[in-house]
Amino acid sequence: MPPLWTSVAVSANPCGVTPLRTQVGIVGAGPAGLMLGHLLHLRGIDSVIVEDRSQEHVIERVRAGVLEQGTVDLMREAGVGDRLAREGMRHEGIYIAFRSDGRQVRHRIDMSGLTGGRAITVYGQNEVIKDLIAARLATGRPVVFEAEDVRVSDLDSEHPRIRFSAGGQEREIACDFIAGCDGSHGICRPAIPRQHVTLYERTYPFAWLGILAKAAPTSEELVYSLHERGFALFSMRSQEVTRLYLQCAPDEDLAQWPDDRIWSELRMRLRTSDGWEPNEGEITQKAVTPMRSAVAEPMRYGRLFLAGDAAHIVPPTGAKGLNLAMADVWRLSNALAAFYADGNEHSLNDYSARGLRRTWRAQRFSWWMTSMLHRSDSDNPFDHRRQLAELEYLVSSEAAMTSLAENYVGVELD
Ligand code: FAS
Ligand code: PHB
Repeated sequence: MPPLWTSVAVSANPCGVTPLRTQVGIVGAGPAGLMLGHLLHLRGIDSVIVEDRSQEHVIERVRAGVLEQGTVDLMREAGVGDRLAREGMRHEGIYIAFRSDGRQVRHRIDMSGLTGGRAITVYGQNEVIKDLIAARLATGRPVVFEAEDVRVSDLDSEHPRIRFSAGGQEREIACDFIAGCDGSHGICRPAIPRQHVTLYERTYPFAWLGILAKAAPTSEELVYSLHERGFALFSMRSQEVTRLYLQCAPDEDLAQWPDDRIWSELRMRLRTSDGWEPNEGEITQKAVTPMRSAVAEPMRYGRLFLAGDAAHIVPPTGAKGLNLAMADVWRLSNALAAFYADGNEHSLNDYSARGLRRTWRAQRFSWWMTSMLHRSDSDNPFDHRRQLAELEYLVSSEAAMTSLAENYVGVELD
């Protein structure tokens, strides 16, 4: 196995730190950075992952829960899908609930039936992170946690650099390429000169209050609900843990949401006329998530390639964020492998255009799901009736259900 990172004869920088050397420097140990590191390892390509939070924090962070078919297939093919196969919950459908003829009714959408057998798998993002960190440590390849003051530079040179301090020591890594996998609040996208990147953005006048609860799920599939009091989502993490979200104000104060208020609001928004409602239990985590759509174009500047939330943010209503990140790093790892195989830069040059095609498709779907299932103060009674008419059409038209299904389970990686 080639040396993982070496201090080769790259000239010392002005502060006398001998740079280390790697092929691909990866900023961020979220799903994008860790999966990229693993896919490059499988192709025999060196990488160093630099993360500014602790390993515990990265693992504990509660985020996504829905994996597209393509993400599940990728994890299996990359040899990190064993626990997912054992513990992931395959769902062939979802429910959409809304008021019709005075009753709050759940309507099932048979996604597998409408997409030739494709499905989603419910498996917590933090479980994905645990599997990918275990895989990284098993390769012996470097991952630096708690790096401080991470900076990138020389992005339009042959040897872009990552600088950071760790353990009180200033470190520098000279790379062939840098992958900016540092999320929506990272340092890589802002390092691109303004004139070389355009940010397309929309913020929504609401947010999600999300909880984890020790309560056995009462539905075997997710329930997306539009209620006159606002949106609510019933999801899960296991047969013992329910994951629930309700629409709230962007600046909602969690202190105003004691557990019993959360449960009474969830009961009101989710209970359906057939008597279905979620079980209640001890709430073990609660947080407010802002709702935003954003796309940075292009997804590349010189030798810096953006992937995942560093390049695009979707509102979680379409469950697309994590899956888009996986599609980006699958595409980037193939392009880098082609470059190292025979110097062919075609796929690297095509990376952004192909990424943006998939991103805008996911943006449209996530915006549509969000607009169809949330109430905003600027809406008037006409908008409310139009929303219900859209939902009535959705659950009565095979064409409309198929469109939702194929976007929700996700298209093949491309
Ligand atoms: P991440 O933000 O996950 O990772 C970036 C990493 O970079 C982090 O570890 C961060 O600490 C690190 N970093 C940041 N700045 C750095 C710096 N300066 N130096 C070094 N490291 C730095 N998506 C779905 O597909 N399905 C869902 O069900 C879903 N639900 C969601 C629910 C919530 C509440 C939220 C917030 C998001 C949800 N998402 C969902 C979207 C979410 O999963 C993201 O898309 C996903 O985490 C993106 O992964 P990364 O691009 O790796 O970014
Ligand atoms: C989740 O389980 O956390 C989840 C599910 C579906 C979404 C968003 C989040 O759309």
